[in-house]
Amino acid sequence: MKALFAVGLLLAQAIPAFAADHLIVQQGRRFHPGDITIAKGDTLTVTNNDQFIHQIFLNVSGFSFDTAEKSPGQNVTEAFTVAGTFQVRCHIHPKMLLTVHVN
Ligand SMILES: [Cu+2]
Repeated sequence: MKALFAVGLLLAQAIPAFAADHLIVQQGRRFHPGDITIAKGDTLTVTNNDQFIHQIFLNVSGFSFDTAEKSPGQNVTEAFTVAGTFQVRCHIHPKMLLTVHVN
């Protein structure tokens, strides 16, 4: 039982080593790029390059996040552990849309 737990821990730690990080910029009240395709387990790092606050949120069945509001120059990283196509938005600017395809 103890050995099984150890193997599980090793597997859990192995996943991030293969994950890629992709950079998204928030600028002019838009996401750049506004559409991205990534692999399951990858992360998105979203940088606020505007002069005002942004954040990101996603809320679908089985997968959601809702980050703190980020000041200019700050960034936030989220992992996408579920395959599918997702619409990431900013709750301060409802027209901001980032489409993420996770394979
Ligand atoms: Cu915003």
